[in-house]
Amino acid sequence: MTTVRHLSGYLFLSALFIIDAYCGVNEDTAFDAGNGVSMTFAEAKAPRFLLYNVNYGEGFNLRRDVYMRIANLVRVLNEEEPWILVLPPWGRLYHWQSKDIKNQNRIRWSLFFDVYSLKKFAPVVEFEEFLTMSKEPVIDEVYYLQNYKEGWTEWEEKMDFRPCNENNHYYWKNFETGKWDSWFFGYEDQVTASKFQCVSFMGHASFLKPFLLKNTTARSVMIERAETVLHDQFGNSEYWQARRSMVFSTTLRDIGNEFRAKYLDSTDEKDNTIFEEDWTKMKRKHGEAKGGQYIGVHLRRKDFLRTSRHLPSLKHAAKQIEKLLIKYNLSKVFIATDAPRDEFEELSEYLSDFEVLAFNPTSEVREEYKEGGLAIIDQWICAHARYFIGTEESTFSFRIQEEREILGFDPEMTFNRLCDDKEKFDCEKSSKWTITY
Ligand SMILES: Nc1nc2c(ncn2[C@@H]2O[C@H](COP(=O)(O)OP(=O)(O)OP(=O)(O)O)[C@@H](O)[C@H]2O)c(=O)[nH]1
Ligand SMILES: [Mg+2]
Repeated sequence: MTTVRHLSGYLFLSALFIIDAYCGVNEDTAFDAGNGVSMTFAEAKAPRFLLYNVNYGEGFNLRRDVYMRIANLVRVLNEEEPWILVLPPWGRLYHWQSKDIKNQNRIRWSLFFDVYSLKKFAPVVEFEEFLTMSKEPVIDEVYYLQNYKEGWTEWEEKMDFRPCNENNHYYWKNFETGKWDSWFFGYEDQVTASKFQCVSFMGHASFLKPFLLKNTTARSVMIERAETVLHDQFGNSEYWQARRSMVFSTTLRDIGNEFRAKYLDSTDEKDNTIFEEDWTKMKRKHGEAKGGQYIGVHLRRKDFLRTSRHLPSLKHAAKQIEKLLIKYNLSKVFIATDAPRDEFEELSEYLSDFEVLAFNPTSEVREEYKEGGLAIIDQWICAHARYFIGTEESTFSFRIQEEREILGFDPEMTFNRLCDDKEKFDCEKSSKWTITY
């Protein structure tokens, strides 16, 4: 039995290889995967690469959800033959507009996530590694998912090659080279694609499996607009394994933990929130985690002021927070928000009897970890609060709720949302998407 540790070119010389979570750790290999399950392939087969991209307008936290759908697809593909998921570099996100933070482009996943933990769920490599492994910086085939133009009467899984519904799909044919150019995560000056095809699609992630196995032999395939595919199963054990594998990078967790210890008197030992480095071994029961002596609030503002149905005014948000602080006999509240400074100060003034905290990064931390990293630090601190309350329909809030499920909080202390002014104090709670193992 041979364990593949190095990928060079597209060639695998071993006659047999194994994907095993617990074989030697090597940061360079995609095959630390398997979640403890060994997968053995009868024949040597060069691995194929699955790339994906998400619609420009989608935010950081929905993109994290799309990753889970595609990671699951790669897992089921690996039941048949070796496939590696290429992690799409982060960048050019609609919300990441801070002028003082440069180069929010070509960001590796390792800045935000612990890639070794990801590999315990599915074989993954960073885009740059994929480029190094490729003989040429060419993606063989791009499939651009789109709706059925004629609409549909009954939902059924189907896909069909179709002309593109829209012309502004960000791919254009270069008539000199015969290849397709695009933004390619900020690598537009290096990378091209050989083939581009629009596909009308309706279905779950695994519905792509037979197509990828039988209808194309391309070495590298990119799924564009991957948010079109649905989760194979929302909320089942596979879903949660994918979610649990998305462990934040150690550095970001450390920054969050330092803040908790320094300003919130919150440590894992005191709060029963000790985090296992190996997520496959972490199985908490509801109510085991106690959390720090503070309330965590995610207050989404900015574009939600226009688009959200149930956003409270700052004054009404403060009233709800005050009530909770009194109810749980706490004096500190941690606010995660995208609100501008003056809005945060207004909110703090309404809560002047209490200690209102926010994470204020140094310019070095801002520069290094960028808006994605700052979002994660805020999420991590909220995830450790005694009680959490978020903003209705914000995926940013959902990701915090999931993190708290992983840590083992009582769902009553997690699935809460701020009510709008008309709803007063008694509105419908967030749906409880509890963890399963
Ligand atoms: N640091 C920080 N950033 C935030 C906070 N809330 C929102 N943001 C920023 O705004 C973005 C939120 O966008 P999404 O990830 O799409 O989440 P959402 O807009 O709340 O939810 P959906 O529109 O439903 O997807 C994040 O990526 C952050 O950059 C917060 O509390 N702290
Ligand atoms: Mg959004």
